[in-house]
Amino acid sequence: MKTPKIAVLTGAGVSKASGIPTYRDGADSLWNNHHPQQLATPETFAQNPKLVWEFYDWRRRNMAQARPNPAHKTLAEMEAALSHFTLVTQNIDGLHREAGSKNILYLHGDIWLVRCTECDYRSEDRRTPLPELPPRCPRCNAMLRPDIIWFGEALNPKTLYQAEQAFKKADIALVVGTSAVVYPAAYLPFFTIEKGGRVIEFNMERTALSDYASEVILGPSEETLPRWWKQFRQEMGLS
Ligand code: BJW
Ligand code: ZN
Repeated sequence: MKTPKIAVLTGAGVSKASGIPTYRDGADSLWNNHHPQQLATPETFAQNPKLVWEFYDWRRRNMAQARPNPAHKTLAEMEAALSHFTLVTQNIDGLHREAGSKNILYLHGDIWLVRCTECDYRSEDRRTPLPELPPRCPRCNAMLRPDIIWFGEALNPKTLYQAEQAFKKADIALVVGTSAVVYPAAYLPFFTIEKGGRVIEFNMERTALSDYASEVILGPSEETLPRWWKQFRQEMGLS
């Protein structure tokens, strides 16, 4: 049997069971009384780069200790089993990679990469904690910044284009652990809806997307996604 084309969008909820706080979970997501949404902006970085770097240094330490959970592992299994499968993530933590996913479209960047604010230097840096905050460019000595996308910044156009194509072609879009309020990520499932495909949402609660989804599976994705995949595999006759 021909298997359907699947595109997946993941958000912070997928990594919550791995010990990484989400962005919009009230007090749980605060860092030293700051909202992550206030710190993840170019304006705050311009005003107070040390504060923003302290926040990211703390998150890097937290993320370095985190391990993939069954939801990440299921998505890696799906990629290996299906011929048309695209994983698009808003997460910067690298846990999909660690779980074994190979082709990942990082919409909001990668916390393990740094780039220069002045020249085109860009590099992986996995040291935790970083020895100096803010870190400096080894080429021109200007400040480095995390290679991630803050509010008001443009996403990488090639990455966004590839993500859009995947959702336009998909027969089934799985939307996992995202509040679906941050654009342009949040409009991706609508491409699948427009072409008549199905959108299946996995979340603890209903979101901005739920009314448009074909199916909403409530519960922790580290449990619901492996269960859904097991059933889907059986229905499709996949081993
Ligand atoms: C579970 C669970 C479990 C818990 N199992 N579920 C259109 C309309 C309005 C505004 C805009 C628009 N278009 C653009 C904008 C502006 C803005 C935006 O969207 N604002 C909205 C908030 C209104 N967008 C931008 O600024 C973007 N840039 C842009 O559009 O540029 C335009 C431009 C073009 C050309 C030139 C210049 C500019 C950029 C957005 C970048 C987002 N960056 C961040 C920070 C990344 C770095 C970092 O981590 O520090 O990305 S913000 C933050 O939100 C992060 C996340 O990836 C993103 C999404 O959050 P996510 O993943 O959905 O997390 P939560 O916490 O919101 O939700 C978690 C969910 O999990 C919840 O639903 C829980 O229930 C659930 N959950 N446990 C399953 N176990
Ligand atoms: Zn530089």
